[in-house]
Amino acid sequence: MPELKKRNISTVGDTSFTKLKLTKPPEYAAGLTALQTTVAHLNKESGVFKSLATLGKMNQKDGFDCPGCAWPDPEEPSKLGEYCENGAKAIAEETTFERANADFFATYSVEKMSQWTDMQIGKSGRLTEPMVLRPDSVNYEPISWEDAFGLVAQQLHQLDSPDQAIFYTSGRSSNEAAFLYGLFVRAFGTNNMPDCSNMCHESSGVALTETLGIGKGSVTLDDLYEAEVVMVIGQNPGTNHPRMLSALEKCKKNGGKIITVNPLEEAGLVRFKNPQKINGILGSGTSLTDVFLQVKINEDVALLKLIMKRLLAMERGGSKVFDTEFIASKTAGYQELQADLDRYDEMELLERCGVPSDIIDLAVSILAERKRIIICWAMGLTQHKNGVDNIRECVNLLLLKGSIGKRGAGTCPVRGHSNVQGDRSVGIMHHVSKPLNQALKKVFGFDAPEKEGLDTVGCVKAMYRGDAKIFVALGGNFVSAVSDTNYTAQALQNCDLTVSIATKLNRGHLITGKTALILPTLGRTERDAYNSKTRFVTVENSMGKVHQSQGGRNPISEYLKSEPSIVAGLANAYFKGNSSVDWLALGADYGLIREKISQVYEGYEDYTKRSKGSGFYLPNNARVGDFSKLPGGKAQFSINQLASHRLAEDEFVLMTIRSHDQFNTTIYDLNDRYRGIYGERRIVFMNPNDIKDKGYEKLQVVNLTSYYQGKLRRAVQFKIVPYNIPKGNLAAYFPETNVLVPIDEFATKSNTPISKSIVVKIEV
Ligand SMILES: Nc1nc2c(c(=O)[nH]1)N[C@H]1C(S)=C(S)[C@@H](COP(=O)(O)OP(=O)(O)OC[C@H]3O[C@@H](n4cnc5c(=O)[nH]c(N)nc54)[C@H](O)[C@@H]3O)O[C@H]1N2
Ligand SMILES: Nc1nc2c(c(=O)[nH]1)N[C@H]1C(S)=C(S)[C@@H](COP(=O)(O)OP(=O)(O)OC[C@H]3O[C@@H](n4cnc5c(=O)[nH]c(N)nc54)[C@H](O)[C@@H]3O)O[C@H]1N2
Ligand SMILES: [Mo]
Repeated sequence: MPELKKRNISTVGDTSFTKLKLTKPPEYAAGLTALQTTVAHLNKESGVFKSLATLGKMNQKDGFDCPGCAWPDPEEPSKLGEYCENGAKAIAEETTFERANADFFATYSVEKMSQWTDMQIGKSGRLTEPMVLRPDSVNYEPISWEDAFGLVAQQLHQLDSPDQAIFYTSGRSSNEAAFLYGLFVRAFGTNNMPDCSNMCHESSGVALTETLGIGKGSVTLDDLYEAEVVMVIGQNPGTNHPRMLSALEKCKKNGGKIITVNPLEEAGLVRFKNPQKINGILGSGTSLTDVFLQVKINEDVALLKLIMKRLLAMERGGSKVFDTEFIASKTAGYQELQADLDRYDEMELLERCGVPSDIIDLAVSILAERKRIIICWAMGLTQHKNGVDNIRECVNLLLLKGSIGKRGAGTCPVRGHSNVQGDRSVGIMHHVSKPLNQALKKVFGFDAPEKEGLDTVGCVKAMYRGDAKIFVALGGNFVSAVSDTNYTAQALQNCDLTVSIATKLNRGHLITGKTALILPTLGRTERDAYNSKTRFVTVENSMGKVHQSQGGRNPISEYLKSEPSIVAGLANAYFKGNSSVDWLALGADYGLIREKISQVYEGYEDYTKRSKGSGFYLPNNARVGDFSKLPGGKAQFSINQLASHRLAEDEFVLMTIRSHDQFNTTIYDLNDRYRGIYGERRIVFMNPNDIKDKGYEKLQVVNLTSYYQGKLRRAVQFKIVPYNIPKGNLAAYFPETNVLVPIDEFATKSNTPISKSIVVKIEV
C-alpha cells in the first residue's frame, strides 16, 4: 500500500477582497444590458459566433435543454431564441475554451488549487480525461477509463456492506442517466441516494405530498398566463429563472396581478424589459409587482396567517371570499384551520412579519376579489427549520380560494436544476418505495434493498463517523453545496474513495477521500454519438413536462463519455457479467432505457415517440383536482407553526442567497447587477439603521459567526453594505457563507439545511 499523504487543503480558498463598486440597484431587469451582457460573456468565454449558433438551438424542439434552470419552454419559442442572460452564461461555462487537462493537473497540485477562489477553480476549464488522485500524491494523474471503472468496482467489493457507499446526484443529469444510476445503486444494494433536492425543494415535496397528494407543482405555463393573481414568494426570478419574467409579463398583459413577498425588493420583480422583443429592449418595459410585501426573513407563516385571518373576517362578515363549495367537497380540516387562525393575535402577527398593515390590506383585497391564484416559490420558503410549514401555509391559502385543480390556479414550486424534477421522477430517492421495488423485480429480476437510505445530511454524518467510506457523485459540487463546510470537508476526507462524474473542476475535486477519481462527461450542448449515430436524452421541466434534449457541438475532448455510458461502465465493472441486467446494452441504447422506464413507472407510455417535439406531461392528480389517494379522498388543510427565532440584542438572522453572476457553486463573475453590487462577493447586506444603531460603518470589514450546539463557526472577511433589507436581517452569498450553516439544523421532516435563516453575530 502506498503511504497516505496528509494533504494540506483549504476549504475556503483565497478570501482577499477584490474591487467593490456600489451603485443604486436598477429599477428593472433584463432589457438592453442583459443582451449586452450575454454577448459580452459569450465573446469572452467561448467566441460569440460559435455560441450564437449554440444559443439558437437552446430550448427549441430539435435542440438541447438549457443547462440552467428548470423553467419550461413556451409552446411557441421566441424567434430570437428561447434563452436568457443567465442561461447564456451557463452555456458559456460549458463551451469555454479553457481546459483542465493532464498538463494542467501536473502543474497544479490539489493543495495549490484549493488556495484559489471558487471562481478561479471553475475558470480552469473543462475536464478532458479521467484523472486519479492516489493516496500518496497531491497531484491528479491520468488513468484509463477501464482502470478507473476497475478501481471503483474493486473498492465497492471491499466494503463490509453496500450501505457503506453513497451515491449523490445533482439535478443536471438526464432521465436516462438518472434511471440507470438509480438502477445500479439499487442492484448494488443500497438506498443511500442523497440528491441536491435534499438541499433545495425537499420541503416542497414533503408539504405538497401531505396536503395535495403529489410532491410536484400543479400548474402549467398556460395557467400562469391565465392566472388572476400570481404570488411570488421567497424567489428571485430575475436572476434565477429569468424566463419566468416573460410569463409574468404575459399574465400582467392579460390583466393579472402580482404580489411579491420577499425581504428584498428584487429588481426583476419590479419591472421587466423583455430582451426577446424589440419594444422590450427599447421601451420602458412592463411593471410587474402590484403589491410588495417586505416580510422579515422566515416570518412568512406570520404574514400568511394574517392574510388568511383578514380574509376569514370578510368571509364571516358575509362577503363571499372563499370557495365554500370547493372547501366542502374537496378538502378536510377547514374547522381546525379557522380555530388555528382565531388563536393568533393580529398585532403580534403584524409585528412579527414587519409588513405595514395597509399594504397587507392591498394584498388581501386583491386576493379577496379573485379566484384564480397561483403561488410560486423557491428557496426563500424551503430552506428554513419550518420550511415544510411555510409551504403548507401557502397551500392553505390556495385551498381556501379553491385555487387548486382549475385553470389559471395552483401550486408552482419553481425548481432549481434543469432536471432535478426528472431525476426524482425516475428513481433518485433515498426513501424506499414498495411499488418501485416490485416493479424492479418484475422488469429486471432483482430484489432492491428495503432499508431506508440516507439523505444529504445523513450521508455527511455517516462519512464523518466513518460509517460510509465511498462517495460517488453524478454531477454537482457536494462539499460546497452542503452546509457546515468544514464538517462536510472532514467527512469527505474520511472516505477511502471519492468519485466525481463532472464537466468542470470544482472544490469538490480538491477536498477528497484518500483516493479520488474525476470522470469527465459530455455537457448538454455536446453531441452524444454511439456508432456514429447521435443520441438524445430526455428531461422533465419544472411543470412536469418530459421532452428530449440533444446537443450538437463537437465534444471538447475525444475521451469524454456520456453519463449513461459512465454509469453502465461502472455497473459492468462491478458485476462482471454476474447480473440480471445487461448494463452495457442499456448504456449504449437510450431508447432501451426509456422502454425500461416506461415499464417501471406510470405515465411514460410510448416514451421515445412522445418525447419528441414539445414532449408530454406526466400525470398530475392535483392539476385535475383528484385527491382520492389522500385521507378521506380530500386535500388537507394543515396547522402550521410560526418560526421560533429569539434573537439576543447582538444577533441577526442571515439568509444565504445567489448573486446574479453565479449558478449555485459555479461563480461566473463578481457582479450582482440587479442589486447594484460590482466586483466583490464577500459582502453582507445590512439595514442602514442597524449599521447606525450598532455603530458600524459602511464597508467596514467584519467576520460573521454562528453558534449552535456549543460550536462556534466563522466566515471571515465581509464588507458591510447598507441595503434595503428589514432590520435585524442580513444577506450574504453562498457558498462563501455555508461554513456558518450547522449540519444539525435543518427543516423538520424534509431535512433541508437552514440556509435562509441562520442566527449570526457580527465580529469586528
Ligand atoms: N442564474 C442562476 N439560476 C439559478 C441558480 C443559480 O444559482 N443561478 N440556481 C438554481 C437552483 S438549484 C435553484 S434551487 C433556484 C434558486 O432560486 P431562488 O430561490 O430564487 O434563489 P435564492 O438566491 O436562494 O433566492 C431566494 C430568494 O428568497 C428570498 N428569501 C430569503 N429568505 C426568505 C424568507 O424567509 N421569506 C421570503 N419570502 N423570501 C426569502 C431572497 O431574498 C431571494 O430573493 O435557482 C436555479 N436557477
Ligand atoms: N448556503 C446555501 N447552500 C446551498 C443553497 C443555498 O441557497 N444556500 N442552495 C442549495 C441548492 S438549492 C442546491 S440545488 C445545491 C446545489 O448543489 P450541487 O448541484 O451539488 O452544486 P452545483 O454548484 O450546481 O454543481 C456544479 C458542478 O456540477 C458539475 N456539472 C455541471 N454540469 C454537469 C453535467 O451536465 N453533468 C455532470 N455530471 N456534472 C455537471 C460541474 O462539475 C460543476 O462544477 O446547493 C445547495 N446549497
Ligand atoms: Mo436548488
